[in-house]
Amino acid sequence: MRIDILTVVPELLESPFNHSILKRAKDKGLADIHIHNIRDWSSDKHKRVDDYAFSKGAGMVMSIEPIDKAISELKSQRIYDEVIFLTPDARVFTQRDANQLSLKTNLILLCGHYKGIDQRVRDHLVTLEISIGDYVLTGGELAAAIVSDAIVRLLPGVLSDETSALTDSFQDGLLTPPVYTRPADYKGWKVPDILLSGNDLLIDDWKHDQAYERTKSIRPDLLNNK
Ligand code: 6GU
Repeated sequence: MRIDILTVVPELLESPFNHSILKRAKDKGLADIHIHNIRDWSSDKHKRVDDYAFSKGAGMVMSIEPIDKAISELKSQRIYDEVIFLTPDARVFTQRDANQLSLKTNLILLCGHYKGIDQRVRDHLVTLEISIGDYVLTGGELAAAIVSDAIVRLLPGVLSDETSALTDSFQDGLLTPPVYTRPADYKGWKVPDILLSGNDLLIDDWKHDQAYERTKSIRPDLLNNK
């Protein structure tokens, strides 16, 4: 899978993609991630990528031209499945979206900034809009890193069997059960006896009960969605 990220602050995206699992996915050739500075397509002599809004008091708005040129150049090189705009005024990204997007070949992620983006970008160039939650960030970059992480970790070969995405919270609609490691008794704080019993069937039942109870108490909305 290839992901092209368009941003006005590429520095913000360097660290997340150069560490840990995302880096491993890149090194293994499973995820090909390219970060582009939208300013590179600005025809303005000061490399500006924003301008005053037509409506008074609306602040600065990202201009359509550099974004259109950037997207056009990428589209001339390969076919993209989606052009995704990261913005708080959109539907909230879920595990289902991550699952679906992980099946795609080429994605463009466009990071919003300033007060907004010329609506014509959204109307004519963007195919999918996502928010990562009901709060406002200074820009779409951290959201793009989060969305990319959620997608890339699902690609075959990125995670090992032990960390398989199939046992994640949300994959079966429930939160994960608690996990423990040695020592079995730390300062009198004990690991549940059942986990030391060696009875895999009972342990599986226990895990499912725990997952259900946790979900019911912390995220009952997930049960209602089933
Ligand atoms: Cl995708 N962008 C910004 N700027 N803020 C957000 C967001 C995205 N998702 C939640 N808040």
